[in-house]
Amino acid sequence: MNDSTGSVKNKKLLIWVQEMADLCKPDSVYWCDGSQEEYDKLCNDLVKKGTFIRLNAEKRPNSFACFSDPSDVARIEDRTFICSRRKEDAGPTNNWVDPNEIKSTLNGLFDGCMKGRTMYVIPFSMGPIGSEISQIGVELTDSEYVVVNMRIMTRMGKKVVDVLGKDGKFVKCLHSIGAPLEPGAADAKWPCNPTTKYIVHFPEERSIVSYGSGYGGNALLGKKCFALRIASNMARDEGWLAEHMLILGVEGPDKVKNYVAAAFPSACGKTNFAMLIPPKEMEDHKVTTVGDDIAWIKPGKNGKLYAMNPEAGYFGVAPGTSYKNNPNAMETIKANTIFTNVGVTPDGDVWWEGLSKEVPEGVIDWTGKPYNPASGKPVAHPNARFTAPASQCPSIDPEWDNPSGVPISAFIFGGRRSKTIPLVYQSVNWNFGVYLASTMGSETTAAANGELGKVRRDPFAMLPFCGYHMAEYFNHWLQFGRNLSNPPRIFGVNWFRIDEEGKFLWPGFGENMRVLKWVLDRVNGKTAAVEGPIGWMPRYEDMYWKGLDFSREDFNKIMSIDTEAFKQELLSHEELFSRLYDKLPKEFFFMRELLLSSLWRSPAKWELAPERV
Ligand code: TSX
Ligand code: MN
Repeated sequence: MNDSTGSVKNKKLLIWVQEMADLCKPDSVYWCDGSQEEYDKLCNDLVKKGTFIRLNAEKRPNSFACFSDPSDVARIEDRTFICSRRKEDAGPTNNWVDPNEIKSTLNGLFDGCMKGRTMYVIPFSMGPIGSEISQIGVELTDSEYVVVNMRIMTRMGKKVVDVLGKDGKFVKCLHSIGAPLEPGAADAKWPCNPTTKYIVHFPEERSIVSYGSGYGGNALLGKKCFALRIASNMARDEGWLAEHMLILGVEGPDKVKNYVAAAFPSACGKTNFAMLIPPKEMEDHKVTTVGDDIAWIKPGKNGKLYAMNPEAGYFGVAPGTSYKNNPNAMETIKANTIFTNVGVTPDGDVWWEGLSKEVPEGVIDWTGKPYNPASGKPVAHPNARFTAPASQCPSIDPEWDNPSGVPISAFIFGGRRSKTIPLVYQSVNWNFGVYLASTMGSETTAAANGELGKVRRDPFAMLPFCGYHMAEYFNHWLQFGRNLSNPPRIFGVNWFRIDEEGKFLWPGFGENMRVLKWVLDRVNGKTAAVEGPIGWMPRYEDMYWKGLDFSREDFNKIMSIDTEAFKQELLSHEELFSRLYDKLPKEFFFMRELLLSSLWRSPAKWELAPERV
């Protein structure tokens, strides 16, 4: 596909591409058709350049590893901007710059930034091509790495241009690594701009400009930038939800199928949960994967909510992924996968911390050098990633690319909390569910700057991804609930509570199926619950325990609520609320009071009843 063949009929697209080519001054412009041949050629080009290492054809067919520049390894939140016309529309939790001011900065940066390179035009669809719920974007980029990753992560190429037609709408996504090549100069293996990086969103224009980074969410603009930050603006305006949620399906022995959407902050094992394998004794339950990161959710005509995964692949964290923790992910990345910043073994396979006990002999670390065990540094970067097609996941749900989405029965919100928060509880109603999700927190796991174990609030796991005022987002959720006749029930979970010795109380992983079963039994009216101070909770006898040695005493421990600690928890909500005060829903203040009054009625330590004899 090429603009000179006249196959692109969308005038706005043609004009924009021409304007951006005039600005960026690439040597050539290439329109991506999304074919396998095109993908293979670009991967081969990346191998020739030294960016990609082709992995062992038997062990990892059609797969590649690459190492990024050490300065370009993660999303850069301090360089991420929401440039709405009014500062108060971005809110206090987003960086804001006046759109006109930043445009003049960006115009300077983009002038000639693609010299010596090719500008790739990537038409892509978030969601099944042609679906009512889907949205089209076009990313312009000077990075081949971005093109091949976008082919895995989105539906990309000619078919999207066809759907766009003469006057279809699309989100403009302009990206440059910010590293023009002088004639005859040698290229870096991972070119990027070492000093200047900008990830800029224009919510009113529904457009994105990214400069200086070639990594992940900074550069694959369909994901966090479009499907969350821009889409959250669309969702607010149009009455739907764009959420940082996994979607999974559960089919029980009665063949009833339920779908759940769940939000967790980072480092809680979201992808593991999305691909959960039930324990042996619950093999009559089957968990299927619709998505592992993003959900677009719309009300259906029947009053139910329908959720769709706008992505077509997984951009998952590699370290910690293993056959023990997540066999489905391991099977997904067996072939046709791009690995970024993992270790490479002498036999052309990949390795990372947590994959196996022993570090393989002769492994090359993510900096491209032979691993030195004495360095104390990891082989793989902690944010090392795999990019793999969703269709390769053994647990993929048969409806995963149904253009209408799947009906949602429950929302689950969880954080990493060593104390205070019980294993599972159900919100008494929608509004309290919104409150619990808004005040969700997670403990820091990185030992950096002595912050280990500090609770960070991450409302709906959306703090870095909401493209407008966070308190307006809470209001949108409350308003959304008012229009639902039979809303999904809302649950809080915590897999990470520890005992006095610092050991995890809950076995987690596949055993989380037992919690999931109670959640769905609640939704389907098949199990009881008791009213605790913060919501409905299962008694020991309400959960399925066959095959797991988990005592009533341990269960009571993991479900107990330390009243004083929870009052402190409520106090600490104030910290978040005071940041968002001007637009915070007034309901939140009353809900906090109501929780406080119910804690006042509780004993110092609220516990489930001991076994009756
Ligand atoms: O992903 C996790 N999940 C969800 C799985 C469906 N992890 C890994 C988190 C880091 C990304 C967990 N870690 C979970 C969990 O439920 N629980 C824990 C804590 C834990 C770790 C180890 C053990 C038990 C709990 N036990 C042994 O290793 C033997
Ligand atoms: Mn995510």
